[in-house]
Amino acid sequence: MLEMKKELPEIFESFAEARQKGFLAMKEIKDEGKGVVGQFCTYTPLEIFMAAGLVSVGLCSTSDETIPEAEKVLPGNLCPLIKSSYGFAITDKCPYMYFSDLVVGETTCDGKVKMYELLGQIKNLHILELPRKQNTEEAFALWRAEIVRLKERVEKDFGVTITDDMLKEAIRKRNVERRLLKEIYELSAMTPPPVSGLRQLQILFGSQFKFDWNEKVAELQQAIDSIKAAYAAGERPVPEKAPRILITGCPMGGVTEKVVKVIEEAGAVVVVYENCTGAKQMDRQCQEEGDPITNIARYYLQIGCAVMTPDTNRLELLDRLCQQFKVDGVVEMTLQSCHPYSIETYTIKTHLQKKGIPYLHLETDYSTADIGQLATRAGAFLEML
Ligand code: BJ8
Repeated sequence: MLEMKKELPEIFESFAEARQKGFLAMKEIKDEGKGVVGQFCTYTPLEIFMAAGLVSVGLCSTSDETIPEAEKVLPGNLCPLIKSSYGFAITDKCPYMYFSDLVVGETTCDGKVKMYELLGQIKNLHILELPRKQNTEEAFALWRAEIVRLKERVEKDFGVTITDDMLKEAIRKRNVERRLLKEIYELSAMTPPPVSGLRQLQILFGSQFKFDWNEKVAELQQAIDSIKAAYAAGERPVPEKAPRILITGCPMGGVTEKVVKVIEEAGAVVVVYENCTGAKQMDRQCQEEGDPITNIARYYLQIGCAVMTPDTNRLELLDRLCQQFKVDGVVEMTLQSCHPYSIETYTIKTHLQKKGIPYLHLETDYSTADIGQLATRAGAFLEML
């Protein structure tokens, strides 16, 4: 028990600091001569890079540090994720962007698509053409062809050959990661959950900045074992009666942790994230038997994001998580000027209303100026539950 108390905080810190610490790891990776690919979106099939022996890293920035520089080029009323990501690219302030030999963008929202045009002037860029439909033969054929085109681009740029067996092994490994991450967030289906929503978010977000697959898998397993052992030993970091909140909406991490903090400081607990930092990425497994390119294309095309029309997969996942995690309310966080998610708030709100699940929409950006206002709105919402 005592030993556990020492261990668990260390594990939590290791994930909370992973993005920052990963800068050094990335430098070592480059010094060893390994290739690095940066990407922005959950639709990007990481198996292709893994199969090629490359290291991949998420480039979506989560702070407002470089937004003033970005706004010299981009309009002010653009999503902060796009502005800050571009800002980090032009200022060379993000080591991950700096070290990326290839950057992969996608045709998701219009803001990102147009930003990529500018990014392509300073970085080696590949754009994946993502269809907006998920269930037509034409959409699948286009997307499968795009996966092949990405594979060929990687082979050409890095001078490698990617075989089916390599892809199958990468699918298997990514499935292991997904399974472990899912196991971690599913622990919070218990009442009370064994970790706060902030801790859960830090593990989910931080795990993407651990670049050694074996180490990452071992650390995730250790986190699961330690959390379970602490719970079995009676540790209850969350009160039994804390209202249980599901978070949906735009991706989270970095400064947007503020939304989780105001919810939890008001006495509730975030039990599950439906967004790209959480279940959206890890809920399903990619099929391992059969043609790997087809399996990869099928798996990724079914991600339920607001850029799809209609976005029924998001509603299906949302419903399942609300039930499984016995949620008392849903909070949707959208980033300012994010059209896909902010327009879809109406669909989400009315869908949840029909099921009698209370819903709150919070719009925010990458500053800390609105924390007081967020706290007031979250507090009022939680009082109603
Ligand atoms: S799969 S959520 S990572 S697109 S917040 S940049 S949509 S204006 S991030 Fe996303 Fe892929 Fe979807 Fe996930 Fe545009 Fe909205 Fe900004 Fe966004």
